[in-house]
Amino acid sequence: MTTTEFQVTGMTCSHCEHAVSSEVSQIPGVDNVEVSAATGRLVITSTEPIADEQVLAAVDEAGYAAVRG
Ligand SMILES: [Cu+2]
Repeated sequence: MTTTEFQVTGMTCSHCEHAVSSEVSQIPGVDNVEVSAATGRLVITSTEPIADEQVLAAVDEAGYAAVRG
């Protein structure tokens, strides 16, 4: 398992968390997604390393912005 962390900006509530989580969960290989609007943390557990671009695109699709870290 690989853990990848991002910082997401713009999330304010549980709906935001769900929007991000549901998009990121669709990336092939993603096993678990933890996201917090309070801290902006997005922690992805995956069976194999995931390209940052895929995560950034998924977060963008949800309507937010993310940076690796
Ligand atoms: Cu919200």
